[in-house]
Amino acid sequence: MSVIFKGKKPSRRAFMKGALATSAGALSTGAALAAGEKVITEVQPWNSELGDGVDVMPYGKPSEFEEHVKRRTVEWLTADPVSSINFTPLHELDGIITPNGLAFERHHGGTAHIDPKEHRLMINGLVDRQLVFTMEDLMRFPRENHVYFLECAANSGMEWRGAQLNGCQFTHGMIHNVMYTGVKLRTLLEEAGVKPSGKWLLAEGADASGMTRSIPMEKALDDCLVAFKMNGEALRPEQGYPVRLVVPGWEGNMWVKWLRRLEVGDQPWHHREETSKYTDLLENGKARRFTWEMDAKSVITNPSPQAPLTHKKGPTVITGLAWSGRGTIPRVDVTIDGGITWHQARISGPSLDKSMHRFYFEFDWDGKPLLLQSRAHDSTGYVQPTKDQLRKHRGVNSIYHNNGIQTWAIDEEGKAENVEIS
Ligand SMILES: Nc1nc2c(c(=O)[nH]1)N[C@H]1C(S)=C(S)[C@@H](COP(=O)(O)O)O[C@H]1N2
Ligand SMILES: [Mo]
Repeated sequence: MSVIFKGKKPSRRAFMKGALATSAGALSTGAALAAGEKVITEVQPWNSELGDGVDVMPYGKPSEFEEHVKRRTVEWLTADPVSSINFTPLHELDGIITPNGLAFERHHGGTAHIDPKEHRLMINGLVDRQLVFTMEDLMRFPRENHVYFLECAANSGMEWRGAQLNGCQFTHGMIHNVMYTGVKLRTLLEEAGVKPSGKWLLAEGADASGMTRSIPMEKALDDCLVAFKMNGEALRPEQGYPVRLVVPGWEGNMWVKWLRRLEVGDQPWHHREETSKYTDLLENGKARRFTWEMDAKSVITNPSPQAPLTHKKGPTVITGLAWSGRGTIPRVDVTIDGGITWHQARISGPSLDKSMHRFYFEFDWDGKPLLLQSRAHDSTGYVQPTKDQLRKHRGVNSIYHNNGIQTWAIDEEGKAENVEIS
């Protein structure tokens, strides 16, 4: 279907062209594909020789032709790779699930490698019974499965003062969306018995950074999970093996990896990650604290700077992702003329609470330059703002929580560039 012949010769090619034209009226012709026809008429190595037997690769990997599909870092962003970040290659993915090997990594003291037999999760503080769980203990509580996005609050943080990084992997790739299997945090807290004065929870990681965050008890008892599986298999070491906290819809920093301790207290701890980091400095010098919920956001992943249009004018598919920390995404709008006219995109795939949504917009490209934007609406009625609207409220001193509308400029060649127009 992707190969449409120009139809110089009559017979089959002309028929194919005709058939396509009637079955899908919007399609126009592509370029003749003379050079590529050898793959049809000549025997190839892969159909004249036997392939690999089973077990050549006991744990499977993507095709060798997909080697460019990988997490990438931006070296100048951080001083050292152990307290650093890499980015999910959003422009290479489709659907809503992030494959485990491509989920971006953010750690403050490197990846801990923990033997699950040596791991313990402790609950202490304002509880009736201080408890210590082994991984085996955790497996004996009822478990649940949920798909959630995790977005670092710093995602798009480099774009506050203007367009900077050329690719949605770098502008928007501090996000992943996977299915978690875990025990409800509520179940474990009930096992310990939270005292009436217990209003806050401190979650602590077992890695070298010993990362901690304060979480209000209301959220802890609502939808948080203590998760040990992602997309069906054990968490990857990078994602907190053997166990991490899942804090749906809230900033990634709170999703403590290598979770070793939960302390119940009567007030927030005001540790490093919720004071000097992960607060938003406003124009007047005051800072917003505890900005936990991730606002609705979207981005066009294709085309984008790392994934230009290569097919010239004609039928063109735009696709992207949208999400909200407050619910689902009932609607995404797309513009190809920089916001003069908006079209409702088609959402395809599951629409789950606090999970990524996949949208598509198909159109006939006339080969002229385009200004592409997407705009998410969430189930609370909130509409994703432009970057100018966001800066009006927040100034330009922020790093975190930049959910402004992204623009890609497409030129006549189909090349895409990160620009800002609104
Ligand atoms: N123990 C521990 N948990 C942690 C971190 C860390 O450095 N150590 N980084 C946090 C931050 S800032 C983010 S954005 C997410 C990233 O999760 P990921 O590495 O699975 O993408 O984990 C959070 N949990
Ligand atoms: Mo983060």
